[in-house]
Parts: sequence; structure tokens; C-alpha cells
Amino acid sequence: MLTRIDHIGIACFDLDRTVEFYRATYGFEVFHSEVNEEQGVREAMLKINETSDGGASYLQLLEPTREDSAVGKWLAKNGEGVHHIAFGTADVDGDAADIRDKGVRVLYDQPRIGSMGSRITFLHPKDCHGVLTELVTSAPVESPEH
Ligand code: CMX
Ligand code: CO
Repeated sequence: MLTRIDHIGIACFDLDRTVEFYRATYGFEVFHSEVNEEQGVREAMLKINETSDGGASYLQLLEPTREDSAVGKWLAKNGEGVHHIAFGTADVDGDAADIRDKGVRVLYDQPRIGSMGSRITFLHPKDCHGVLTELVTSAPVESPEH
């Protein structure tokens, strides 16, 4: 079951300048940043709020690491802007299978690794009324060591 907006993915040409815009304009700070070579992105997650399912909602700012990546291609065509939305679920495998059964193209056979060790997959935008849609299961919270 999809229980929250996990994040909104925003494509930008210059991650550092875009991070500074969100900090200076809204006061949002970087919660986490990483490079995901498989996805071809350098990214910053800005936590906006926690949610009733124990998760959180973020903005995901994305700068391509290579021109032929999904974000690189999209930026070249569209310029900066909202690239995708992501719904959070406790069960990305089950939800992706259910959605595939409804005839929507799920891009990956198995979820891949996303931000902060999450497991992610994508639904084809042409099957989702023009919206590239991601499904995310957060990494389990590590219990403190004793
Ligand atoms: N939103 C809406 N439509 C999109 C889109 C997007 N983000 N990206 C591509 N499209 C549309 C294009 O406009 C194009 O439409 P037309 O045929 O009408 O022109 C069509 O989809 C095909 O686009 P393309 O430029 O030829 O690109 P590809 O088919 O090679 O790739 C997609 C499209 C969705 C398969 C690819 O972007 C993908 O695999 N995305 C998932 C991975 C991803 O986005 N990773 C980055 C984020 C990582 C993260 O969130 O952690
Ligand atoms: Co994303």
C-alpha cells in the first residue's frame, strides 16, 4: 500500500546552487547527499516533514553525472524542473507486482538501490498520464547497538 509522498524529484544543472536556493529561500537543509552511479545522479535529500507511517517526505534534488543518464537526457530536452514523484510503501515488491498486473509498465524486474539504501522502482511515464512515478521502500532503521 502506498502510504505517503516519499519525495518529489527535481532535476537541476547545478546541485550546489540549487541546494543554496532551497536553503536561502525556504530554510530547507540537506538531510543526506550521495552519488548513485547506477542512476547517474548526484543528489541531495531535503527532509520536509515526517509522516504518520513512520517515514518522511523529501525533496530530491538531482544533478546528472553523465549526459546519457535519465536525468541528463531529460534536462537536455526540458530544462530544469520536476522530474518525478515517488510514493512510499512498506512493500515495493508487492506493490510493483500489483501495479504491473494492472498493465502499467514497471521499469525494473527487481527493485534497485535508491537514496539512503532504499529499494526503488519506476513506472513508465507514458502509462501514468505523463508522470514518471517511483515506488520506494525505505531502508530498515538500524537498531542501536548494545
Ligand atoms: N517525466 C515524464 N515523461 C518523461 C520523463 C519524465 N521524467 N522522462 C522521459 N519522458 C518521456 C519523454 O518525454 C518521451 O516522450 P515522447 O516520446 O512523447 O517524446 C518518452 O518519455 C521517452 O523518453 P526518452 O527521452 O526517449 O527517454 P528514455 O525512453 O530513454 O527514458 C525512462 C525514459 C522513463 C525510461 C527513463 O527516464 C528511466 O528509466 N527513468 C527511471 C530512472 C530515473 O529516472 N532515474 C533518476 C532518478 C533516480 C532516483 O530517483 O533516485
Ligand atoms: Co527519486
